[in-house]
Amino acid sequence: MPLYLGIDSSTQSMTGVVIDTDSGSMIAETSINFDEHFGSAYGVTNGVVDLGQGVVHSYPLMWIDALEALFEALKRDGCALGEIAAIAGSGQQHGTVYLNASAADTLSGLEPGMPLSQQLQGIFSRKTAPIWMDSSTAQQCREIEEGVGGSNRLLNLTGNTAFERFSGPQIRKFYQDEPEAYEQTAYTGLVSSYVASVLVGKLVSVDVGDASGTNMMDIRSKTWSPSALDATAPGLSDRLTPVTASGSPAGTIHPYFVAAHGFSSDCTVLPFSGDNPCSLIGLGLVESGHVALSLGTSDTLFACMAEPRVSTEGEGCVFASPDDAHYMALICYMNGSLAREAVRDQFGLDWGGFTAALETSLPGNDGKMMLPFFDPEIVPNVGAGVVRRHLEEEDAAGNIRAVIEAQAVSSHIHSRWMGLDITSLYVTGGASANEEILKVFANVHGCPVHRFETTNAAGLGAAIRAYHGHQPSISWPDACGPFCQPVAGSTIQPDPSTRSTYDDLIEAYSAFEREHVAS
Ligand code: XUL
Repeated sequence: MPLYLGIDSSTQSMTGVVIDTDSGSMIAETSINFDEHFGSAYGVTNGVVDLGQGVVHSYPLMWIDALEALFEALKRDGCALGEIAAIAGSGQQHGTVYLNASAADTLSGLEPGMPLSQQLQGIFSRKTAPIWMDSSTAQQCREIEEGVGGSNRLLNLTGNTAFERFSGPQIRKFYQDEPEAYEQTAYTGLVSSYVASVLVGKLVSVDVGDASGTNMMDIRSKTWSPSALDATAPGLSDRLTPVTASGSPAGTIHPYFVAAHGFSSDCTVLPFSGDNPCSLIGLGLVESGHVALSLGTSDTLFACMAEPRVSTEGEGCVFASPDDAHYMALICYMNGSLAREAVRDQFGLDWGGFTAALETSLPGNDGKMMLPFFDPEIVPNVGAGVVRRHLEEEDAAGNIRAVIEAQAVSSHIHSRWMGLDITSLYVTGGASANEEILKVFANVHGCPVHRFETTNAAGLGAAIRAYHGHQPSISWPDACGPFCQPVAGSTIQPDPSTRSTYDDLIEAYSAFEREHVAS
C-alpha cells in the first residue's frame, strides 16, 4: 500500500495530508497550529510577528519544531510513516530564508537524539524570515522595476510586476538594511525550499512554481533571470542554487527522520512548491481552460494556462504550474462575501432570503446593474466606496441579483487576458453551497459549474505531486482523478436560453465599469 504525504507549511500552521493511491482516498489530515503549540515560545500571533511599519516576519526554526510535532501527531493518529513512499510540500509563497555558510554541513550531519531546532539554530544569517504579509518594500519594488528597465519589462520577463510581498523586494531590503548579515548569507531560499532542505539534509533548490513568486525567474526559460537578480542585490546569483523542475526528486529523506520518526530510508522527497501552485494541482486543474473560483471573504479565480500570458493591466499573477508543463493565472477580488453580505444586510435578509430574491429575479435583471466595490478593489483597481447603481436603491431583488451578476460578469471580463476558452468552472468556498449563485456563473461563462469541497487544496496538491513524482508515468489527470472529484450531483449546466441576455450584459457592464472606473 504506497502512501504519499503532502506537507503544507502555511502562515498559521503545518499540515500533513496523506493519500493512499490504491484506494484513491485521503487517509489522514493533521495540523499543527503555530500559536497553539509555539505561541509563547516564539511570541507569534497568527503564526507571525508584526514588527510595525508593514514589516511582518516569522521564525524558520518554529516551522521545523512544527514539522517534528506534525510527524508525531500523524503517528498518534495511526498513520504508518514507514509506508510513505514519497513526500512533497507546499509553502506559503514569497517568504525568504537566509542561511549562512555552516548550513550545508549542519544539514547533512543531523544526528538523532536531539531535536532538530537545537541542531539548526546556528545555520541562519537572519533569525527571522519576512513573509508574504510584509508590505514594507514599496521602495525596493520601484528600484527593481527601474533596474530591469521598467515595470513592463519586469512583467514580461518574470510574469509579474513587482509586488511588495514578493521575495526579490524582500531580499533587496535585507541587503540594504543589513549589509553585513547579507554578506554572511551563503544561501537564500524560500519557505518551500527551506523545509525541503531540512528533510533531505542538503540545500534543495527553489522549484519553478515558487520561483515564479520571486520577481527573479524568467517565466519562459524557468531559470533565474540575470538582469532581475542584478536589479535585486549584488552577488545574489552566488547565493542561489539553480531553479529546479517541481517533479524532479530532491533526494531521499535524511537518516535523521528514519531514526527519529520511523520513515523508510527509501522515502523520496520532491521539491516543495508554493501553496497557490499546489492548490492548482489539488483542485485537479491540470489542463488548459480548467478554472477554479473560490468564493470566500475575497473571491479568488485561478486557472491553468498553456502559455505564460501576463496581465498588462496588472490584474493578476502568473506562476509556473508544478506539473512542469502549464502555468497558473491567479486573480483576487477583494469584494467577495463582503459585497454579498453588504447587500444582504442592507435589506435585513438571511441567506435564505437572499437566495429567494435571486430565484424570483430574472437573468439580465431587466438591465439593472451595480458596481459593488464596498472595499478597495484590486480587479479592477479602484479605491473604497465605488458603489454605483443603475437601479433603485430600495429594490431588494434587483440589488441582490445585481451584485451576483456583477461578480460573475467581472470574472468573465477580467480573466480575458488569460486567453482561455473556459470549459469548466470549479467553485469552492462558503458561497459555493448556493445553487442560485452557481447558476449565474454557469450562464455568464456558458460552461458547466461544479462544486468542490476542499479543506486543504494545497496540502492535497502536494500529496498528489508526491505520487506523480514517485510514479511519473501516470498522467496528471489520472493522478488527480480519484482525489479531485466535484461533489456528486453538484454540476450545474448553463441554460442556453440566457446566452444572448448575458452577452448583452457583458457588453453593458463593461461600458458601465469603464465609465466609473478611471483606467
Ligand atoms: C499569493 C500570496 C498568498 C500566500 C499565502 O501570492 O501571497 O496567497 O501564498 O500563503
